Amino acid sequence: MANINPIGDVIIKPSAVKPKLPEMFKVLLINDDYTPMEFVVETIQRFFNKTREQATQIMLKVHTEGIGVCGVYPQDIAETKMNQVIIYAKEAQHPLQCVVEPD
Ligand code: TYC
Repeated sequence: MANINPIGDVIIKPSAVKPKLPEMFKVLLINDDYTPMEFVVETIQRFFNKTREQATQIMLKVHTEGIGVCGVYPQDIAETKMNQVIIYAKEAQHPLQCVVEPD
């Protein structure tokens, strides 16, 4: 792993310092019959930095297919966004559900 050359420098093999990309996680919205479409679009824009057009496309995909991806992030960011969505929807008294799964 680490070696020392004749003038005393520590030599680290490239394989030992290659940065690992973080494991990525999808943040998904789940369809329901009660949350207003406008609230879902606004939620996607607010927490996933999407344009209104992008957010509308995602909302419609969830509405027609039952589930859809809002974004893909390292685990801690994905879980924070999921919790923000759940709290935001709960405060507005909508049953909107959000989950995280490995990408
Ligand atoms: N199905 C909802 C409606 O018809 C809209 C909706 C879309 C709800 C996406 C949740 O994750 C969702 N009002």
